Amino acid sequence: MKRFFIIIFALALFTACQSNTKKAESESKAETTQVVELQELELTVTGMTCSGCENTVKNGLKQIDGVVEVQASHKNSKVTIKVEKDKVSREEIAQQIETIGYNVEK
Ligand SMILES: [Cu+2]
Repeated sequence: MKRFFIIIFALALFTACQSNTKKAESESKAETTQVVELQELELTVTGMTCSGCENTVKNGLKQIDGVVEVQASHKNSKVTIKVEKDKVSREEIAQQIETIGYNVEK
């Protein structure tokens, strides 16, 4: 009879352990799905004449929540932005560039 209880006890411990590891697994899965999806936007921006202008555009766009990375080239009149998907719109970016004092070609 004593042996029977030991087996039950061992079984209970075993299942408890299993449910713990399962819980840990689902928690780590939830973390990986939280990784933000990025979207790349490219805009033709005129009015930038030097690297100072590029920095003005970069700093201005980084003020927007959701903007991850900005690349600006006055030579190519291009601004490439990486944003969190569905958080920042192209219009919002264009608006900010124009507020800073440059033109966005549409
Ligand atoms: Cu400049």
